[in-house]
Amino acid sequence: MGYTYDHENIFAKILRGEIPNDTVLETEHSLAFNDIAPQSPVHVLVIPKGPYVTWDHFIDAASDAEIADYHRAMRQVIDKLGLSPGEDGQGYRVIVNSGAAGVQEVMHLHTHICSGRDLGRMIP
Ligand code: D5M
Repeated sequence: MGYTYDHENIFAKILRGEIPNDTVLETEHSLAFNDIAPQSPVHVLVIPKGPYVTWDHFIDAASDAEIADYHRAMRQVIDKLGLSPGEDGQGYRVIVNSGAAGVQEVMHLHTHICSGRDLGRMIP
């Protein structure tokens, strides 16, 4: 299945510097910033810099370097914010909403990293 990337989506505008963001960290291929409407005390979004609509689009079309960078960027966020349970942090949840059933609102791949409260069970 092909994907059509909308270059006017809000995260594309953030990547072009057309609207501001509250950056947590930036890597060669990825950007992490605080969610504008946080659902938990920690709510960071990690996005690839490339034009990928969904996670499956990203895995199909991105380079191994971009895919590795993206996952390492998530790990760096967890490290920077001290969330890793293995390091006596409080733990976290990683969420990727994809497409209509996943209720994805911004059509540029993004991973939510949530923490700072008991997030409850989220398997619907
Ligand atoms: O989540 C899309 C997420 O994007 C949602 O949690 C709000 C967030 N959002 C929307 N606009 C912005 C800006 N400008 N900065 C930061 N965060 C933003 P989804 O998984 O698509 O439902």
